Amino acid sequence: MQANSFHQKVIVILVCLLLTSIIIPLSYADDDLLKIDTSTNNGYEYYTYPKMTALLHNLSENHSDIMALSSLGKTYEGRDIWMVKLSDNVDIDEDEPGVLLMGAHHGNEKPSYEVLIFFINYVLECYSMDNVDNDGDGLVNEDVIDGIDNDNDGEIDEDPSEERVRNALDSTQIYIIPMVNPDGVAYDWRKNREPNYGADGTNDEITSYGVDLNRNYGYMWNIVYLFPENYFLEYITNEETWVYRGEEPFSEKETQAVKSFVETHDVSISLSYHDYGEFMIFPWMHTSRHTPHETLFRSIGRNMSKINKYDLKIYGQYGEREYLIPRYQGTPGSSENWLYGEHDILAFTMELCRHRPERYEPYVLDACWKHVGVNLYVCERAQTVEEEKLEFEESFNPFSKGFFSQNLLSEFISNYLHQIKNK
Ligand SMILES: [Ca+2]
Ligand SMILES: [Ca+2]
Ligand SMILES: [Ca+2]
Ligand SMILES: [Ca+2]
Ligand SMILES: [Zn+2]
Repeated sequence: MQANSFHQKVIVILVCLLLTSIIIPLSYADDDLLKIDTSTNNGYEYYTYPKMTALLHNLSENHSDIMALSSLGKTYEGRDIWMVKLSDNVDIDEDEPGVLLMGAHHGNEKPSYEVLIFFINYVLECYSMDNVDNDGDGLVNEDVIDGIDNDNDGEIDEDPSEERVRNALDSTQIYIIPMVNPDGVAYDWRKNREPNYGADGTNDEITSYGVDLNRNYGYMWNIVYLFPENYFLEYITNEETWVYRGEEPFSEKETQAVKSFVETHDVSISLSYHDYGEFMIFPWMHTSRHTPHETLFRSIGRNMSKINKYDLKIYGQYGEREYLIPRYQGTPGSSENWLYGEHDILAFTMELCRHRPERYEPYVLDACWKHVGVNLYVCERAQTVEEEKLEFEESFNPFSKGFFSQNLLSEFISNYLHQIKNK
């Protein structure tokens, strides 16, 4: 009886899914992958992995009261995945909200770690400072980093508040993984460097390298089989493409490192930096349906957008209508989808800059500066966000957790695949 009603449910869901699929035409438009613009190449020098490693050791020795450096594990090529914790009483796990900032899931997206190194430097410098009149106009902290010309002098954010930095560190546990994929950074290459051995690993010799780490997170892993075209199944299961998702969820050392960190720490908000496009997205990423926290996501997103002037992608590429198919580019294996889906963390993807590679120094520094403001803002918002999550949770949403659950779906798909195989 139970099995029957399970199958009926599955059939109803499947029919709905198929109808949705037929209604919506699709195109492959991962602008994360296309277009390299070298027109503004004037040679900004980004950190390298060795330089960053040396810097982080140096900083943590000189600021051991507020910065702790640890390794979350090693990559295939033996590089450490560094974790920087910034907080007062940094060696203790305090009862303060956690904010997780990540860069360089994709090794060829250099601004994504540069903004975080800049943030670490800036925060450490300001923490023990008195409030300073940075622009020498006689007023102190009259124009904080919020994207607005608070004092109306024609310059924006020219006299930030040192106190604000102190408050952020004193009330938040800030966790930063500047380079999730240091091997990729070393090769200026999107994926990691784990060798692949042909389809299903059957070859003796290496046939290609790497997994797209931002497709390797294990949330809604099997949904891609329902709408192969919409989720670009052909691409994400082909080891030679830039979006190869790996043989199984969390097959990679880097995603395992993030996973075990998140499972053992409390995090309320997370930003994962990428480039490019100057826009921000948030879950769901396997469906254009809203999460139960759409209101809260939008509220935080809009406030960040005031600071960085980036476009907050609210409806994805299909306008106001909602469908089961992907909200934006169909990436169920992204870190944000998993962070939110599995851990209720309000997680955003931040696409920095207008070009890749961005080499024009003023643009790089502009991104760094704006995101000091953005990062401080999320630290402030994290103070209340757990209460807001309860307050703003929208009641019934058939595609949120519970009804259309990951387990139900996974079970259905594995049964389905099993049947096909045994035919
Ligand atoms: Ca001033
Ligand atoms: Ca100041
Ligand atoms: Ca001003
Ligand atoms: Ca301002
Ligand atoms: Zn990326």
